[in-house]
Amino acid sequence: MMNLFRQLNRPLPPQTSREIRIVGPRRAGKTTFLAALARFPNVDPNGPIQLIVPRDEATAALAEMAKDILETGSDFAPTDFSKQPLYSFEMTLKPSLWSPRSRNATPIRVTCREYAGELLQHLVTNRTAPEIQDYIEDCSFASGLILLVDATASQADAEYASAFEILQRELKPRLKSQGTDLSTYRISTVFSKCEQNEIWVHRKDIRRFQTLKFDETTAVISAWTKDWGCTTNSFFCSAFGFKSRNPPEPNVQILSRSQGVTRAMIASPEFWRPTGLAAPLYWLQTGSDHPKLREV
Ligand SMILES: Nc1nc2c(ncn2[C@@H]2O[C@H](COP(=O)(O)OP(=O)(O)OP(=O)(O)O)[C@@H](O)[C@H]2O)c(=O)[nH]1
Ligand SMILES: [Mg+2]
Repeated sequence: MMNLFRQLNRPLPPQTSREIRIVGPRRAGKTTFLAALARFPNVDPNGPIQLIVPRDEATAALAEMAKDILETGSDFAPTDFSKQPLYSFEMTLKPSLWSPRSRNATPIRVTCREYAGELLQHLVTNRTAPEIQDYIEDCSFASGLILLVDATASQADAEYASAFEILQRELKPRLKSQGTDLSTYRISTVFSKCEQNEIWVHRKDIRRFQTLKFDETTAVISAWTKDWGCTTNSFFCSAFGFKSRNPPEPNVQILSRSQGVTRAMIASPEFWRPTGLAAPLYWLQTGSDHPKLREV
């Protein structure tokens, strides 16, 4: 059986590590989320972000893949279950948005590991398997989680809820035995593919959207944060964004929809401008909810 740390050839991370893990169902958009961040094209001159740059070779390679795959009208292959790629970014906000006493003047550094979506299925059916235990062990060294959920896949709400509930139960004793203060953990629920009209109409009221469409998942996360005394926050994002905002024209061509899985590609790469990607990372890293970053 594979041991994740042996396979990654690295020592166990120190408890002060501020790495993030991105967890979510198959085809939710995890790789695309990270690739769009790495590439971060057509930065809005009137927006809050100055730039986002890759901090290492793997992330620079992901930015290249975004160019070669997403900008040529294709999508990523599913992430290989035996791989757990780690990416690292540096995000700089516009000076006008730095608050006088904040640390915002310093670029925000974010390191995030992606797990293949299959992990969620394995958590439900196969969690005692050594390789699944290795994943959970690795997850326990993170300071926070992105639970990335395809906003258009609400029919799978119950499935996601049971997987996240198991993740919570498995993580808790590990964090405790490491002496981690559970209340310092941050959990962000990020709803992807929000440029779709049926989601976009909810953009001003994410709480209502969650209750309407992902009631069970929301209840699990709420019980999780109550039990741990930790914080949670929810966000909408679209890795593909819009061609124009008024009226909103999603920059997306849907390739297929089946069994709750939507495959899509960017319709016009020259207008590609992701939206809402930075807000959850900023919150996970700093604990502050920057309203300007949320403007999706
Ligand atoms: N409409 C739309 N589709 C998206 C968006 N982001 C990703 N997709 C599509 O969703 C599908 C899955 O994207 P991936 O990023 O490969 O998903 P994943 O979560 O990494 O999937 P696994 O690696 O299998 O766990 C692809 O067809 C993407 O093009 C988005 O913002 N909007
Ligand atoms: Mg992937």
